[in-house]
Amino acid sequence: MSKIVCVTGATSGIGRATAEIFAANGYNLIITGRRKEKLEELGEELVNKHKIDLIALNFDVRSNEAVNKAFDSLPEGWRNIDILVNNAGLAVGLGPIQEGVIDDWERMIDTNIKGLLYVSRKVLPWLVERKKGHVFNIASIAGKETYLNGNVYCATKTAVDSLSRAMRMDMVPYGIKVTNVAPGAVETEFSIVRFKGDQQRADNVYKGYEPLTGKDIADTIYYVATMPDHVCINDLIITPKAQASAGIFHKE
Ligand code: NDP
Ligand code: 8X3
Repeated sequence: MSKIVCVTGATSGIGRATAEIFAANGYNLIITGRRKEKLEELGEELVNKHKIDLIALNFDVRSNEAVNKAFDSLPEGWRNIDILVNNAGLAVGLGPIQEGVIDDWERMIDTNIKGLLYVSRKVLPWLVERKKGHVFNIASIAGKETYLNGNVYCATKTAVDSLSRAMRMDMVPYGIKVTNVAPGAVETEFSIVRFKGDQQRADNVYKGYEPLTGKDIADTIYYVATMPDHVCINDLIITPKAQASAGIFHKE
């Protein structure tokens, strides 16, 4: 059987592009997301185009019960996940902490930290049992540097960064690799979600320079995942050429 890759948050952006590149290279896939229709459309497209086996799991990573139920529904053989891409995540809002919206904070903390933990708690024992595997945690440059008004989002991604380091320690006796991926500006649905549907504000984020695409990050993940078994790339900061740090862009 071909290798199995599980990508959380595959309905758009980095997750979708990651599912596409692994499918194009013959990997079988478990794709997840909340938007059922988008998830099923992607699944159908990848199966038809690449003749792979694929399972779409429709759940919200914020519910531990839903995470367990979804992964428990996997048929025989599908627990043999080789690569887990913990990608599902989001930013909601951008503003000073004293004006923060508690519900926005909870959405970010529950998705980016707790959701990643729920999925990891379910899947990592399966990797440990087989003494092999590779975990990719999609953190952010926001987890490396805190930027103005980024407060809680930055804190959640700093937590992901820290969890990647912790996971690497816990997984190393079992020959399981952990790669932390910290992208800068990638044009996806990220800013539309952050600005709650304000398309103009979202578009402004990517004006005046060439941002990364989901495919740029997916290609990097694929490259890292297909290196010789003894090589582990632990951490990657990937930015557009025009981005020097979390807040410094050269815009024309
Ligand atoms: P998108 O908004 O395009 O994609 C986010 C994905 O996460 C979607 O598939 C969405 O699916 C899924 N998701 C969000 N919340 C949940 C949830 N509660 N349960 C299940 N799935 C969920 O953004 P990106 O592709 O840019 O984001 C992917 C990851 O990359 C995130 O962790 C983000 O923080 C990180 N990142 C993004 C950067 C950027 O500049 N774009 C830079 C650095 C890191 P659905 O809505 O269907 O549930
Ligand atoms: C997404 C990149 O810099 O907008 O994590 O936070 S940033």
